[in-house]
Amino acid sequence: MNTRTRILISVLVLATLGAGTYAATQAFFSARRTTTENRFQTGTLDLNVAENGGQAADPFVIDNAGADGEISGSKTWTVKNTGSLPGRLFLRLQNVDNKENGCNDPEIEAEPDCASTTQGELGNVITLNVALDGVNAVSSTLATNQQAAIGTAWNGLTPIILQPNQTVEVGLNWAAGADDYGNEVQSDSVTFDADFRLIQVTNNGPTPTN
Ligand SMILES: [Ca+2]
Ligand SMILES: [Ca+2]
Repeated sequence: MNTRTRILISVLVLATLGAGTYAATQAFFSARRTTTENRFQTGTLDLNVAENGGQAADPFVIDNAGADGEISGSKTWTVKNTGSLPGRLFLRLQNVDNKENGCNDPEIEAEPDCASTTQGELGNVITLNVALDGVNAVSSTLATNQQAAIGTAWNGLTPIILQPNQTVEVGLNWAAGADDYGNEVQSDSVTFDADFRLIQVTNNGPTPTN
């Protein structure tokens, strides 16, 4: 390699280094600071439903209906948001089950097709009211085909938002007057579940419904 060639190579190497340096100095302004102990933790949404007296909610059993000429009763729960996030409270009825439970002669007289069905009529004559802090808010009969009515009416209420640790008294009271039914409900029964849900309140999420 002659002197001229070595100089030319040195110039090329320098030019290459220079290009590399140039590229390196084109970086944009930036600043960096590292924070520690970042933590993303999901909040909690939980619900406690306690029958007044502190017991867990019992199933509904309406039996011996009509023994005193009138059907009525009530239950009240304290519903509490035991999580760390606000939630919207929903209530709906599920598993509404009207049973015939056999047909005696007086029932057949009042309900000729009694023996051909298994679905009783007791729920048809009972009106259920749901009260919030003692004030009736929604109501429906307990007819099987009306199972969705309470939940649908609930959707139309002003949203019931429970903040963490907040409680609301939810009462169910039911009644059928002595003149509201006859022998067609002899031995009939109705059972149902009250399904409470607490759904997280979000700014942009879809509006939950029952
Ligand atoms: Ca019956
Ligand atoms: Ca019946």
